[in-house]
Amino acid sequence: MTSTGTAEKKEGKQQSKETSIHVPNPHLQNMREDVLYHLALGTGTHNLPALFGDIKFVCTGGSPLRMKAFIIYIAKELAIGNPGSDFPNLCAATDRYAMYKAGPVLALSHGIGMPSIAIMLHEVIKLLHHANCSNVVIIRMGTSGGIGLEPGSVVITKQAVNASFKPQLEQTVLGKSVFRNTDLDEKLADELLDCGKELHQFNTVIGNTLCTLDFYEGQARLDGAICSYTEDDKMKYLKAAHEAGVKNIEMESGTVAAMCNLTGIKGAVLCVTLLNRLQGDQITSSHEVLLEYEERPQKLVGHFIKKRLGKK
Ligand code: R2B
Ligand code: URA
Repeated sequence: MTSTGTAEKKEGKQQSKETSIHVPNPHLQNMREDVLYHLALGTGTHNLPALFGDIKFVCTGGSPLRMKAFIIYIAKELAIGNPGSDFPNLCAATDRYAMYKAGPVLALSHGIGMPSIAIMLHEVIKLLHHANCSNVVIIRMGTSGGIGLEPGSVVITKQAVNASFKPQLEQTVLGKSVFRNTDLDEKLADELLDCGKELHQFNTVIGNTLCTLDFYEGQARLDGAICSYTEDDKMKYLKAAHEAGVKNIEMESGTVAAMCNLTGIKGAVLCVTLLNRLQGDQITSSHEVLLEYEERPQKLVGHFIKKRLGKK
């Protein structure tokens, strides 16, 4: 190794600083084999370091089809594979989730709601750990209802707040409530905001996200099968949310934030708004408009990944 000046040495050290995946579970080290049941993968059946060791970006969204479209898009942007090359579903042995990989990017679906994304995150975080990955970011790219924003805006979450607008997630462990912090990584959020501004194709903002347990009553809709409140009650609640800094409403951000905080992984949530909830409950835009909206978080994340990899 050639000798370098102190400043260079320091810089070199800083650049090579690797953040490995911290799994705060002492029992894992005593397990002979770990079966990642819902991903249909495991340490005894798959060479996880060889298959997944180079992952730096875990990108997740609700729908398997959206994740397939994203991997094709990002592979093209990063010039990975041949045009038209196929990306197999890496957890095809189960239909719980779908997973695709292109170079350092893993795209996988998470289903609807916090229980569904929590199971996926437990297993994918263990996968990253078993594969000896380092410096990984986890990004949820989703849809949401906006509050006071023009539909099609992209909201980057600062804090995921609960139904009382508090930045915490209540988890029941052994019958007792534990409260977990739901701040998202500020630097990563700012970096993503810069990417949105650079793209200059749609409104991008940072704000708080209301994370709910349900799409209908949980989000103060009047159009579910059951509703026990008035339109006035609904508007009061949505306006109180707005005043508390809430820019959008969805169903997974609290879990992403809490699990990233506990494992030391940098996490982000960015969701396009499909409607302005101060103006209605039903999503009535055409299929084409909704498809274009859904591509917006993906474009922003594509730009971010290219910049991070020095391809921009
Ligand atoms: C946004 O959209 C889904 C509900 O339609 C849910 O997964 C969410 O967070
Ligand atoms: N997803 C949600 O959770 N809520 C909406 O209003 C739209 C999408």
